[in-house]
Amino acid sequence: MQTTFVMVKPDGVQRGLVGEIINRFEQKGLRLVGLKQLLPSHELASRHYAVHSERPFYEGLLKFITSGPVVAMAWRGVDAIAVARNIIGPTDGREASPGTIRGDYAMDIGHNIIHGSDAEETAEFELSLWFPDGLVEWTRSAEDWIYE
Ligand code: DAT
Ligand code: MG
Repeated sequence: MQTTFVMVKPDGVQRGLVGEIINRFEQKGLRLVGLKQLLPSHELASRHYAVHSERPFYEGLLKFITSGPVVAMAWRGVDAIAVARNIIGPTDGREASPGTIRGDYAMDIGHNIIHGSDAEETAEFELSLWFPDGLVEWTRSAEDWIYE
């Protein structure tokens, strides 16, 4: 089992996509183990995107992520990091395939609706950053039907 950090960005919240997005992860079979809405501080956003601090789009990215509420989520399942990235689709919404969240809802590389961790170390870092009080431990009874 892996746990991954997923966040609906301000554009996804403003466009009313929160329910649709949660639905996709939940129906796929991932287990929701953390969920909250918050207006990210500049400090939180800059720590989250620290790896991009030298990139030309960094300041614009921070301005965007702090421009309105986001919905932070933690999803658990077998290979949850890669599974979530597949549900999300590639960074550029115009290149993302239909059926992915970005492919269905995004037309931009910056305003691309949603974030998902890209590796085990980043997932661990991002989960501790956004959910410092920990996650919700429970077992989804449907997992007996989701996994062999
Ligand atoms: P991803 O979100 O698919 O993991 P990333 O980690 O490479 O993509 O970049 C983080 C975010 O930064 C991305 O979701 C949107 C923004 N971004 C990336 N490349 C960009 C670019 N060339 N111009 C503007 N924003 C960009
Ligand atoms: Mg990334």
